[in-house]
Amino acid sequence: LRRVVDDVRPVPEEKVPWFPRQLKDLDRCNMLITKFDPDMDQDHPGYSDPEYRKRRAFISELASTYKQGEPLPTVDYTAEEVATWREVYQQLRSIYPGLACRQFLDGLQQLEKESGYGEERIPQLREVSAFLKERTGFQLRPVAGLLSARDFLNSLAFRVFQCTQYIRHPSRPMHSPEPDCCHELLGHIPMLADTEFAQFSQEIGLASLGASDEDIEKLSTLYWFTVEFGLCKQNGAVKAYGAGLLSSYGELVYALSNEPEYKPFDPEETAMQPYQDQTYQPVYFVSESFEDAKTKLRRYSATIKRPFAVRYDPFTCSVEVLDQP
Ligand code: NLE
Ligand code: FE2
Repeated sequence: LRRVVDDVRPVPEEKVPWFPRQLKDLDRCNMLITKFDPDMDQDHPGYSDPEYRKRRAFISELASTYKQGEPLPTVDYTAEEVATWREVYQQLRSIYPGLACRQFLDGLQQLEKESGYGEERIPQLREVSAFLKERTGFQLRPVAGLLSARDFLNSLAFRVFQCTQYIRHPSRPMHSPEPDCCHELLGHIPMLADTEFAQFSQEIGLASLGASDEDIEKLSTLYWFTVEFGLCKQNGAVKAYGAGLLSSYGELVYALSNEPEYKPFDPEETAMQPYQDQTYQPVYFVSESFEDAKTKLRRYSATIKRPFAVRYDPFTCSVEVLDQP
């Protein structure tokens, strides 16, 4: 989940915002947005729960001190945290078959078979990252909270997905306005196990490197209405592929009811649609198929103008910058 912020890091002689060129540069892609912070936001369900806040601080610290290449931190989840996970998992699992897209269901099934997914325990980032690396070359990196759009998108260029590791407050299991491990593990990971989805996520990432603030804003709005809240038609029915839907029982049911407005997915128009992140979306964009969303988004990303081109070198996991004629 990523929102638009001003985060240009001025480089004196160039007008292009700084961007990571190699994996270890991602240690600098850690600008957090303090938006739904349990320490600052009085509406956060954890605001008046000192135990929860202490726990969040502890888990966030693991992420803030993390350096690229280190083994991913493991969290010894408490019985209460596992109970929250169980509730979220059970509720969602019961409605996925009718409401989630095929790619998601396939990914989840593999994770259940091969990577210890189930209601009994919260999967560790380390094992999930190893699973993804084998499937699609994606790897995970811990993040302390909500990341700036630029840093989040830039990481995707390296097939790195930044994941929160704390869990939502037990009083609100069915919807959280901010990302947490339920959102990452249930919403995003099954989709990232899909080869084409992984490819297309990286392309959005590459398009974001050194992009203007305006383009980052458009890209992150598109990301919001597709990767986070996208719907697509499959075998004549509308299904969810957006992670923000697939990790929220409340919003998944709502999005596929008669209540919200549907608009056909068209990148130019979708990129201009204002959105809010406190509660359910009033409007969702439906693409003709999962493939259609990918093709259109790809085409859109390719139109973003920059005074240079980038090429990803998978052998060195680095980005080559090429001057355009
Ligand atoms: N609303 C989602 C959930 O409850 O899991 C999280 C969305 C983060 C963009
Ligand atoms: Fe997300």
